[in-house]
Amino acid sequence: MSTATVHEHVDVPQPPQHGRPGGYLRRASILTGLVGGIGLALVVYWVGSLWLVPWGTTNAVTNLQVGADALWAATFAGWVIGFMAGIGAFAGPIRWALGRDLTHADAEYLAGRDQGKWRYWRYTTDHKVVGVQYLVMTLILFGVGGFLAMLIRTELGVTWAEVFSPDFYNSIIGTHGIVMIIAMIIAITGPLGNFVVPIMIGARDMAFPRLNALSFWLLFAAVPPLIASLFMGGIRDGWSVYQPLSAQAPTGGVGYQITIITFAISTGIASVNLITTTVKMRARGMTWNRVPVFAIGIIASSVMGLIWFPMFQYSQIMSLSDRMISTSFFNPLGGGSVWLYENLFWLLGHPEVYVIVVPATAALMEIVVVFMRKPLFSYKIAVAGFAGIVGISSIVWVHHMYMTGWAPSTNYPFMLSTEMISIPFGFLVLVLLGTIWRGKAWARLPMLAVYAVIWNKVVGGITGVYLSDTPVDQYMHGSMFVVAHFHFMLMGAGLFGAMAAISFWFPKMTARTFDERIGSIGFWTAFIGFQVTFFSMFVAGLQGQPRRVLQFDGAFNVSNWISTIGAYVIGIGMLIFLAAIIVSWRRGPAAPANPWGSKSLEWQVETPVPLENFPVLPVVTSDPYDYGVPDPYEVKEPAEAEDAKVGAP
Ligand code: HEM
Ligand SMILES: [Cu+2]
Repeated sequence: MSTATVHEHVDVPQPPQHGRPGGYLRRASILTGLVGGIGLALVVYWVGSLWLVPWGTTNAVTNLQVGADALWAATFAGWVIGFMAGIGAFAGPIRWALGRDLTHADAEYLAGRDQGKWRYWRYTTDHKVVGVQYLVMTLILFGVGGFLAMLIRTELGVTWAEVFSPDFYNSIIGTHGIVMIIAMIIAITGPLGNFVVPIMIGARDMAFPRLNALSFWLLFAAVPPLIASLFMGGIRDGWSVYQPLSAQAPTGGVGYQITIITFAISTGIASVNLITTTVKMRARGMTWNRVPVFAIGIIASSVMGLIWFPMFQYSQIMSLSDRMISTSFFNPLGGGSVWLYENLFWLLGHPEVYVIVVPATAALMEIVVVFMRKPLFSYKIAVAGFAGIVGISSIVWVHHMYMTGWAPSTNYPFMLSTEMISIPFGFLVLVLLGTIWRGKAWARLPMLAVYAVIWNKVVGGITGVYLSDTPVDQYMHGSMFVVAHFHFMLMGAGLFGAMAAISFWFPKMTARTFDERIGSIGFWTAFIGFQVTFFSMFVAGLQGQPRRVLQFDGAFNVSNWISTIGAYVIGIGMLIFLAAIIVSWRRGPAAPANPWGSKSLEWQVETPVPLENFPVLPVVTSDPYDYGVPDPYEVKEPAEAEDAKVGAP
C-alpha cells in the first residue's frame, strides 16, 4: 500500500473545559472495581436474604424457593454494577450529566498517557491497551476451557470407572462449552480487532474509545458469575441450557444467565465500535476497495454478532424471568413453548460459529499475501464470501433442530440453505488456495499455520455438509460425530487460526519478536493431538457413541482411549505455545517495525506503536496487496542519472 504523507497540522476541536481535571478517574483501577463489585454484591445478598428468602413461595415447575434464584440473580447483578462503578465506567457519563465533561487532559489520562504498565489494570481507552487486555482475557478463558476439556477427556478415557459424578460431569461439559465459545468469540476480534484494525485503516483510535474500555470491562465482570455457577450445582444441561431442563437446574443456572446477559451487552458495544471505526475512521484515500480484508472480516463478524447475539440475551432474560417470577415464556404448563427457546438460542447459535470463523479466515488472508508475496487471489470474491456468509448464516439455524419435531416440514428448506452456505465458505477457502497457488512461500510459522487451518477447515466443512442432510443427521444427531465436527470448525479453524494470527501480529502488539521455535513446537504438537482427538471422535460417533453421556458401551473404549491421549497431547502443545507467548513477551528480542515486510499500514508505524499511532495521518493511494506489482508512485531516478551512476567510478 503506498501512502503519500501530507505534512498538514490538523487542529483537533477540544470539548469545552469545565472545572479541574482529575476526580475519581485518577484513582479508579481494577482494585476499586473489585471493592465496588464485591461490596455491592455483599450488600445486595445481605439485604436480599433478609427480604427475599423468608417469602417461601415456590416456583410451580422447579419446586424451588423463588427467593433463592432472585437472590442470586440480584447478587450477581450487584457484582457487575458495583464492579463497573468501581472501575470508573460511570464517571464520564456522570460528569457529563453534571456539566463537567472530561477535559482533554482527562481524555489523555484515560488513554493511558505516561502510566506505564499500570494502564493495563485501569479503565483505559487506548485501543492498543484494550487489545492487549482482550488478549490476556482470551488466554485466561482458554486456560479455564482447556482445563475443563482435559477433565472431560479424562472421564471419557477412564472407561473402567467414573471419575466425576454424572451431575458434575454434565456441568463440566456445559461450562467447558460456554467458556470456550465466549473465548472463541473474542479470540481475534478482541485482541486484534482492537489493536490492529484502527492502525490498519489509518486511524488514531476506535470511533468510541470510552465504549471500548466499557466493552472489555463488562466482559471481565461477566465471567465470575459463570465460574461461580460451577460451584452452585452448575449448568447440567449443556452449554445450550435447553428449556425445560434448565428451569429445573440448580441455582447455578442463574450465574450462567447473568453472564450471558452481561456478555451480550459487551459484544454489542464492541460490535458497534468495530463497525463504526472502519466505516468512519479510515485514512483519506482508503476507499472501500482498498480496505484491508481483515477489517472487512471484522465488520462481517461484528454485524452477525450485533444482529443475532441479542436473541441469545433475550432467551436468557426470559429464562431468568421464568425462574424468578414464574412467567411462562418457555413453560408449556403456562402456555409457553420450549421450541421458542430453541429457536432463539440457535438464531444466535449458528451465526455465532461464523462470528468465530470469519475473523480467523480474514486474518489468514492477510498472512498469505505477505508470505507468498502475491496479491490476494481475488479481493472481490473474498468480500463476496464474507457477505454471503453474513446473509446465509442467518437462515440455517433450524439444522440444529431437525430432530426436535418442532416443524419437520421446514427441514428441507433449511437443509438447502445449510448446504448453500458452503458456497461462500468455499469462496474463502478458494481465495486462500488461489493466493498460495504457484507461489513460493516464506516458510515461517504464521504461513505454515495457514496450511494447517485450511486442512481443518476442509475436514470441518465437509463433515458439516454430511450433517446438514436430514437423513444423515437423523443418525448422527447427538453423537460424538457432531462434537468432532464443530471442534474441527470452532477449534480447528477458529483457535488454530487465532494462533496463526497472534504469531503474525505479535511483534506489533508486544514490540517483541515471537519465539517461533518454541511456538512451532507448541503449534504442531497441538495440531497433531487435535487430529488424533477428534478423528477418533468421528469414529466413536459413527459407531454410535452419544454425546453428554459419561457411561457408554465398551465398543467405544478404544476410540475414547485414543481420543483422550490425543487430548493430552493438545494440552501439552497448547502449554508450550502459551510458554512461547509468555517467554517472548517477557524477554524476546525487540521487534523491528516491519519484520515481515508487509505493505499494510499497521506495519508502517513504529514499534512500539506510539499513543497517537501516526504522528501525521497517512493518505492512502493504493490497496495493501500490490505485492510484486510495480508501484506507480515510486519516484524513479531520471535515466541519465542512472547512466551517470552506472558510469560513475
Ligand atoms: C483441548 C481441546 C478440546 C477438547 C479435548 C475438547 C473436548 C470436548 C469433548 C470431549 C466434548 C463433548 C463432551 C460430551 O458431550 O460428552 C466437548 C464439548 C464441547 N466443546 Fe470442546 N474440547 C476442546 C476445545 C474446545 C474449543 C476450543 C471449543 C470452542 C468453541 C470447544 C467447544 C465445545 C462445545 C461448545 C461443546 C459442547 C458442550 C455441550 O455439549 O454442552 N471445545 N469438548
Ligand atoms: Cu449450525
